[in-house]
Amino acid sequence: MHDAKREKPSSATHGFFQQMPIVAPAYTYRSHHADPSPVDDLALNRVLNLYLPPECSEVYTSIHNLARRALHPQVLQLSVDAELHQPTLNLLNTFGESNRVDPLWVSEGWRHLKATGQEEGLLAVAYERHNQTWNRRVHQFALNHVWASSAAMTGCPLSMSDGAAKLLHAHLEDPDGDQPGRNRVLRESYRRLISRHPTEAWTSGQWMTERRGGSDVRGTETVARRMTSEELSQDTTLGRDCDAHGLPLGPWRIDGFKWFSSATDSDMTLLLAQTSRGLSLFYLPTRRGVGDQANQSELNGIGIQRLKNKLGTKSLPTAELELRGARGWLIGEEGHGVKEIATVLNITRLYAASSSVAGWGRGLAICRAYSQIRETKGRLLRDNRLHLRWMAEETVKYWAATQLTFFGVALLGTIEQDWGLMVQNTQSAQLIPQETASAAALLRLITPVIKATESVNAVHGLRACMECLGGVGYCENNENGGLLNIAKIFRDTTVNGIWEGTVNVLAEDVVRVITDARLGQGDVIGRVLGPWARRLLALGNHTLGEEGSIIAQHLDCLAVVAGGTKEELLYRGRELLQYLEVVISGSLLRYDAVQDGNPIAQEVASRWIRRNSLVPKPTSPRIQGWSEESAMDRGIFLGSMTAAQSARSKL
Ligand code: MFK
Repeated sequence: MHDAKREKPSSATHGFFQQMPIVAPAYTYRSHHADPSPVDDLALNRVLNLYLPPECSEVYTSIHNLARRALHPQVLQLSVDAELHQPTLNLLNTFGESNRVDPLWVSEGWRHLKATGQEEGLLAVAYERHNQTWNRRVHQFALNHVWASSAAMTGCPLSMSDGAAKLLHAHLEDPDGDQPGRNRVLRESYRRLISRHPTEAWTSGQWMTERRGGSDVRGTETVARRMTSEELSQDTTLGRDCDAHGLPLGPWRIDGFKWFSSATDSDMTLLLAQTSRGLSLFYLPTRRGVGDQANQSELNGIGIQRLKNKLGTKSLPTAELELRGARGWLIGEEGHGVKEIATVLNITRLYAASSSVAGWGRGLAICRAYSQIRETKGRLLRDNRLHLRWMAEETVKYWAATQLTFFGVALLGTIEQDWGLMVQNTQSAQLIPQETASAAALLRLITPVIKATESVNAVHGLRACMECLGGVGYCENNENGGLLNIAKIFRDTTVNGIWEGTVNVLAEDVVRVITDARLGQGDVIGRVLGPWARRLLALGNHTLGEEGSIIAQHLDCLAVVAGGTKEELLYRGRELLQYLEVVISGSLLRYDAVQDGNPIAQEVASRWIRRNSLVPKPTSPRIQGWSEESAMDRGIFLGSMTAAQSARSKL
């Protein structure tokens, strides 16, 4: 019996204090034959074993080291500094004149973490082409996986810089044509984007969003025109014809307003602007020289109107920008801006998914550590069956997300390298199409699927991780280096399902791919995804045979849905995403599980496939066809049956 009289009451300094959980590094390098440490992120371990050859010890060692650096108190403190000391705007100088030199001030933490990411080669490793015997993209995204949650969103400029580097690399052989000097500028920018040296490394923006054109960039109101010779010579006279590093500024004048521009402290940017021939892509440095004042520079016709007050990514400067006489270079064909910037978009989509999954992984690592030390009802959470059941289900979802995301990453790396040199000697040889066109078509199809599903799944997953810590999970725990601040990771991660507009934008992109006559001869589902999935289903003998049938059933349903008219496909876009997720993630989990017969991997695959089975959705007999269904949608969402009836009449 508890003797309250005898016990000394708790106080600010006396009584029970929860000990701090010890969060283990996400990855520990062991010789290839040893089992992973139980505290590792096993999902990450599985994908590294799948896509990387056993002998690339330098790759594994770099991931091992960065996983530890990410948890170092100094790094964690920089991350808290960046979160607490958010970017500020100082629009006027001492004497009240417009501050064109340094209106945007960012924190020490932001600057240091950005530099650390550059030094650690988070971008560079993908472009160090002398490394040919392993998948450089898998290496790169594994580094991002262990680092991102400590990096205070510096992964955002990193991702846009990677997209910019990939785009510029594709244009390094373009002749200058009527833009003399452009090639030299693009080469120097590319060199800086992929540099590991923070003193010279550049980051890039991706300025696409405007007040009218967010998810539909056709609404872009920013305008670009060639400058007249008088304007060019006037700028030369004023000493405003070079960027901050003495390179020539482009001959296009750009005016307009960008509504949502992240990483406003970047050194360069890519942006869309209308020309007489339509939406076009421009490169511009964000700073230009100032007359003959050596080492003086100012913004290149860019005015920052205000910073966005966002739910998350608060350490990241995101601004509304007015462009007035900014000078830039046209990239690619005039009027083909969307096609050009799609290269950047596809890269940042993979990063968005990868960083979401990385945050989810960190959240679960905290939950694992917490469950080892938190006691309720006389037992540790790790011995509480209900708790274990719940957390196991969360971990199953996370495994699927990691497999799907890294499959996209591995496809990207394969297309950029040589299958024979870096896939053949790995466990993924039967997973990754050897034929480049098939790998490219598969990647084009699944990139929007990966971003749409994992950006959203990770938010749900992180919410569960917050719940796992109870009230502590709901707090902004900036103490102890913010190590237990799952709430911050949750807030930051919500951006990824939003920055393109709704997930519908990605569903529409899937429809764009399915209806593109150039991909899979116009039948990417039937001629690329289907054969790929069925080849995998034929593997593994009878291991996970029932799960294989569930996948095959969904492949059949997918073929039916994909066979609809474009109008119906657009209506069912989100269902398409669901079917694609079940087929692809289910196939990957099953393939991984049959590689080594690992019992946990098999159970994860079985549970995920069974839990995500989309039994074909019988529409109710009252509704005839999808257009009737759509009319009812309106009634359900907008409330009035008349809305549904009037809609029915319109469809
Ligand atoms: C932690 C990491 C986080 C990552 C941070 C990233 C921060 C990013 C900051 C921002 O940029 S926020 C603003 C982002 N805004 C968008 O992403 C715009 C969203 N809108 C879209 O995605 C539009 O749907 C899209 C611009 C892609 C398409 O617009 P359109 O006008 O409908 O394009 P259209 O006419 O269908 O396609 C034009 C061409 O592009 C076609 O080529 P063809 O003429 O040869 O047929 C398309 O095939 C091609 N295309 C479109 N999307 C493509 C693509 N090609 C390859 N890949 C794609 N994804």
